[in-house]
Formats: sequence, C-alpha cells, structure tokens
Amino acid sequence: MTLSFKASMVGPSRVGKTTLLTAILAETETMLSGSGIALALDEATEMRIRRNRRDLRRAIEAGEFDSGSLGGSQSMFVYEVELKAAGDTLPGIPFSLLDYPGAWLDPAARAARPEAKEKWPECEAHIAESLMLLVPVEAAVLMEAVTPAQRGAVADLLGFEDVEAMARKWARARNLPEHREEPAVLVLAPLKCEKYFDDNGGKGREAARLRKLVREKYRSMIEVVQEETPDRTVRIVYAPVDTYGCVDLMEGEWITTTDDEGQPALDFQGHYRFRELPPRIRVKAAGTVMRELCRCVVSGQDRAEQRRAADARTTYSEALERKAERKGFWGAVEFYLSGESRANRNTLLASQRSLADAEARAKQLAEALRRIAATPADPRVEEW
Ligand SMILES: Nc1nc2c(ncn2[C@@H]2O[C@H](COP(=O)(O)OP(=O)(O)OP(=O)(O)O)[C@@H](O)[C@H]2O)c(=O)[nH]1
Ligand SMILES: [Mg+2]
Repeated sequence: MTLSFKASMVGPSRVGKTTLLTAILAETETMLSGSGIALALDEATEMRIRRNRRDLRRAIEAGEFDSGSLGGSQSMFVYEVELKAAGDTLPGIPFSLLDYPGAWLDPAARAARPEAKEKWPECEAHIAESLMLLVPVEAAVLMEAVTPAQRGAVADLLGFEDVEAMARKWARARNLPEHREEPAVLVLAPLKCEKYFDDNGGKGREAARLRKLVREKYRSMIEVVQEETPDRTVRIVYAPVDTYGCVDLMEGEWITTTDDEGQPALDFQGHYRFRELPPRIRVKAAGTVMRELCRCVVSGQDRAEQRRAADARTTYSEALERKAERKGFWGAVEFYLSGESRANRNTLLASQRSLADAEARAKQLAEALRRIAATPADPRVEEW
C-alpha cells in the first residue's frame, strides 16, 4: 500500500458515492484557486474523473433529470490526488480516496461476484487504514418515508446492517495501539437533499427535520463507533452536501418489490426535476471533506513535532524505537511534511538555488494545508 493519507466511503449502491467524490474534487479545486497550490491527479484518476464529469454533463444536458442515468461503479477504484505547489518536482501531499460499487458491502452479493470477492480484502484494508470514514446518506429516503411500512423499509434501503458493520471495523482499527494517536473523523453526509434547504437556490425549510432524522437513525452507528474506541476520541461531522444543487425532488415513489428471500419489500425511487434550464451544477458543502482531511494532517503534523521535541529528550534507543513505528499515517506525515525529510530529498537537487526554491515551495504547501484546514465550515456543517 502506498504511503498516503487515506479516506473511504461506506454506503449502499446508488446512494451517490461516485458523484460525491467528483464533487469533492471539484470543490477542492475551487478552494485552491489562486493559491499557487493545485490538485494533481495521477493518470488513472484523471481519466476516471474526466469520465465521471462527462457522464454528469450528459445527464445535465439531457435537460430532464434521470436518476438512473449514471451507470453505477463496476469495480473498486482508488482516487489518488496530491496537493502540490506549482512547479514543484518533489511529491506533494497525497490523499487516496476509496470508491467501490456499493453492492459489494453486502456479503451475499460479494459471494456471487468473483471480482468483488477478489478485491474486497483490498477495500477492507484501505478502510482500516483510513483517517476518515465518509458515510453518504440518501436524504430523500429518510425524509419521504411516511407510512409505517415505508419507515420500516428505511433501514434496509440505507443499508444500515452493512454500513454499521463496516463502521465497527473502521472504529476498531482506529482504537488499535498503532492508530490510537492518529486523528480520526467520521463524516455523515446526507445527499440528494436539495429540496430541504433554502441556501443554494431552493426554498426548502426542512434542514432541522433532516438533521433530527439523521441523528435519530444513525445514533446506533455513532454509538457503535464510540463503543469501539474507548481509548481515543473520534471527531463526528454532519455535512449535508449538494452534489447537483440544481435539482428538486418532485415526488418520491415507493415501489413494492420482493427481497432476496422472496418477502415483500419496498423500494424508493425519487423523481427529480431541474430547477433551472439550462441547469448549472451548484456544489455545496463538498469542500468539507478535504477540509477535514487537511485538519487531520495538520493535527498529525503538530503532534509529530511535539513528539520530535520529546524525542530530543529521550535516550537514543527510545528514539530509534519510535522511528521504527513510523509507518502508515506517521510515516506519511514524516515523509511528506517534515522539513528534515524534504531537505534530505532536496540534497538530490543540483544547485543551492533550487534547494531554496524547493524549501519555499514546501513552506507554501504546508501553509496551503493549514489554510484549507482553517477554512470556515459551510453553515450547514456541524460537529456532533
Ligand atoms: N438529486 C440528486 N441526485 C443525486 C445526487 N448525488 C447522486 N445523485 C444521483 O444518484 C444516482 C447514483 O449516483 P452514484 O454516484 O452513481 O451512486 P454510487 O453510490 O456511486 O452507486 P454505486 O456505484 O452503484 O455504488 C445518480 O444517477 C446520480 O445522478 C444528489 O446530490 N442529488
Ligand atoms: Mg459508484
């Protein structure tokens, strides 16, 4: 596994994971504009993002919102992105964001697909190493369930069983001695929630009801995370995101189907309409994700510096022991952010002049990271 800062999503098929990732990267680029720092994507990621954007554009240009127009992910994919100073030849600060078909969360579905079976251990390993667990929530399912039968179907439709199981695994890993000192953040991100807000071109007045429902329905998942992390704290962030921002839910249709065991079940199908024509995508609050990730890295960096100062006062062998611990998150903090490590790599650079340049860019990068981490949160976002 590459040395990088990791994040993972956990949510059922069609909830909006891939669209969310695309929105996160777009908003990160907006946050960085004019800063001299850019988001660099590796080749495969760039191709993937272009495809996602093309699909989105097509969906938009069709003029009629078809909630099934995006194909759904076929395989796992790790988006590799770097915060990088313009012109810097050294690696920037790398983030790896995991996406996969939501259907893979269900063990029975995995068993039926050879690719899922083969790749799932890799997904789980990524999740276990992640600083952030991002839980997208289909807001419309929560909000439009009215009858007892519909309310009863919510837990299944939102994949509670599987989402909670993964949240437990992630939390358990965060409590292990080797991860305990690392920052950790759980982000609950309601999606498809344009209709309920009045701050992004809509007239909705139901933000409070959405918050209340998410709190209520995800209480047990939050409790699971807290129970599994008795030796540390996990930051919990509530961040309703508009990935489209220019659509409104017109009608929620509840469809009678049968589940895997042939029992009657309800499915939800939202019918959305563009608010304006031609529609323009208005992403909202997706920047929260990069902001929280940068927060993690900055707090890790501060902690590593405190440790280094402490190391200077300990014996040589203790210091060596600590050094050996520096894999994973701490390894990445040291490798990408410590002035010492960057200076070592800089010795490969030919002249004194380029050395000074490289140092200036390293400083610029560290400052950008702090600036993103300190960006005021969108007013929709709350820390729970
Ligand atoms: N109205 C609305 N629709 C959305 C939003 N986000 C995603 N969608 C729609 O939801 C559908 C599913 O989105 P995807 O991003 O493909 O979902 P996914 O979670 O990646 O699905 P899998 O890859 O199958 O796991 C798409 O047709 C999107 O157009 C949103 O914020 N608002
Ligand atoms: Mg997907």
